[in-house]
Amino acid sequence: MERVDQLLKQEKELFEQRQTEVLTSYENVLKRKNRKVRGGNGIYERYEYPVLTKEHIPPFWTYDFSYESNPFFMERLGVNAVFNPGAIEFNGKIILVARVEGNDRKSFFALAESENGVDQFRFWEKPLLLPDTTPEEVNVYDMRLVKHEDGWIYGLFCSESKDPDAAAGDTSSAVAQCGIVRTKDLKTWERLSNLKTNSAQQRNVVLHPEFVNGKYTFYTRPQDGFIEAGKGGGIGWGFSERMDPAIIEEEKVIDPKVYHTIKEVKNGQGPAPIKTPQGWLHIAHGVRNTAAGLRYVIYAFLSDLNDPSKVTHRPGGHLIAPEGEERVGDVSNVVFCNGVVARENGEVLIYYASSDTRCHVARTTVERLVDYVMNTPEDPLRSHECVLQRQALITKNLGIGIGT
Ligand code: M1P
Repeated sequence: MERVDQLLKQEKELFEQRQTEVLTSYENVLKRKNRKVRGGNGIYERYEYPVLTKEHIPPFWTYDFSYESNPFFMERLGVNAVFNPGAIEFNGKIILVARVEGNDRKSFFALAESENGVDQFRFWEKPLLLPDTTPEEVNVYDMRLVKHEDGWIYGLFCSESKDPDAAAGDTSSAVAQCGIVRTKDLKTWERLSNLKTNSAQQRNVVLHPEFVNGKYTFYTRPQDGFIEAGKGGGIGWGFSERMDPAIIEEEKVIDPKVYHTIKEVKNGQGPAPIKTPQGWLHIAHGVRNTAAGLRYVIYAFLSDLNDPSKVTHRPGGHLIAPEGEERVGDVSNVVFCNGVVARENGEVLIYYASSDTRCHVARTTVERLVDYVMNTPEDPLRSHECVLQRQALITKNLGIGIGT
């Protein structure tokens, strides 16, 4: 009997020890201060640590804390990744609505907040439970938050279902559509009907923050298949009279995919564009194919203040490409952005995820981004012209005494 008691005591001690270790490492991650990485390209600064990772998930979301039902203190509902957050400044705090992916591969949304937007993000008590209005929906992800001039904060996200037309035995084909929720306080969320368009699939749909010609205006990404953009490729644009139901009769592509560029296979609008005196500043992602699979980078462009569908400046190449540890993860060689915060003091916090695994921040200003989009040369699309472009820069520098 004594021996049994002793074993039980040891087991209990182990349970408590594990619990303390898990809680301590969680609190250490949350307390961690972040530092700007020195150097960089002058356009933005990266930060040393990712701002949100699976280590930021409260342990009481993943562990059963009862000794009786979980004597080994095992994770019962693990989290695989935290990525692709929507972002908003709300009551002076930075809120991220992250895509949290369970070990079971299903994603859901969870809000995390930070005072300064670069570190110490803490998840709210519970993940967001969306109203369950769409029984065929299996997965949700990548919310774009938009403070619209109609007074609502909208969240547009991808609502994914199994393809009802998939052949027998095809357990992969899916259909992507745009789900819509809205809120005033980030606590109570109303679900609206999914966006209707004439395209077979939609992903990366974003609401423009202002009415255009009195209508709700959307950036879309019409696509033929779940992965392939096909002939629908490019960032589209369309109007709807109302938000519920939101119906776009006609889409026109305003930023097409282009051969032998960073957006050769497909592209998509990132967060809602930022309004600047010089035009609407867009952050987007472009995808190309490589022998190692798809490569996702982030790029930027500027569009006309009065007609946001008219792109006025297209700096060539990427704004952010995966670097270092960013290059490795569940879906390697990916950076993706669907959240940005432009603060009143001109500061811009670009939230981007790497390799479908973790979230980072890059810090810059509206002034620097506008300079970047307006003064970075466009991609001339051919190596010959690219050399001429670079030679012009070199010649200019030699002319002011820089170089050999
Ligand atoms: O895996 C990379 C990204 O793939 C999709 O983006 P897109 O629709 O442009 O192909 C999305 O599923 C995104 O969440 C993911 O990060």
